[in-house]
Amino acid sequence: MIRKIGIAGNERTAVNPEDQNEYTFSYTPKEFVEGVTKAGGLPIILPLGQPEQAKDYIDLIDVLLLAGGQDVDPSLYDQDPHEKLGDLFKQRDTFELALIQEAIRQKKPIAGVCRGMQLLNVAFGGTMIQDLSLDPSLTLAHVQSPVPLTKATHEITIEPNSYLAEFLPETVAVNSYHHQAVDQIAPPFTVTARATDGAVEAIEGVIDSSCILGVQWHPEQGFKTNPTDQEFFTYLVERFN
Ligand SMILES: [Mn+2]
Repeated sequence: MIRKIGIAGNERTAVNPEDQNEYTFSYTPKEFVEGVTKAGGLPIILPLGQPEQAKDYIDLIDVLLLAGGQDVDPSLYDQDPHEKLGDLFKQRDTFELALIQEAIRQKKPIAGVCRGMQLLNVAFGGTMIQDLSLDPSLTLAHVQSPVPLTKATHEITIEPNSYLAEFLPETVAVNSYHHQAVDQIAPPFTVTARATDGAVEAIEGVIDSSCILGVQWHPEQGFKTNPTDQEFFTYLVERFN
């Protein structure tokens, strides 16, 4: 049976230049759809909805995939907003937290990319560095703009005996597009990848019977040029259970 990967969607409002009307779109970056499809899975975008819908959405899927996007609301880890905090989307935080709880209740695995990893950490009691400038030891260019995200720019080191070690070499180059970093790790998780400046680049754990893997880089952007990033999707579709 084809495995169904449920990708939690985002929303964006934009003015259509042709009619000047404002439209709000439910979406996920197409690269998530392509990465899952190329790995042989069936991508299903879960539009941002109400927490009460989480059960019905999780019923539909085999793996929950949390995508990138806005910063996680710092009130969820008991901090006031720092001036360098980025955009927030409280409704998305709330809905995705409900999806996480429901996936665990249904013993389904959860993967998170960038914001997705950060939200998983916060969901179980971890905290964030609200902007990398707040930690002077984090000296790498973790926001690699304007370098294209298809290009891997910094190395990470993977812990042995981790999910990542099942499909990645001990050191591998990844892309980087994050202005925050995980600070305190939530108790259920361990750090399974770090950048050379010490930034947390992956967390993993098992909660009840749900396997959880979060990565700070963007395999959905890298997979077109980096075979190791396609392996991320292949792992989710074929083996992450
Ligand atoms: Mn990075």
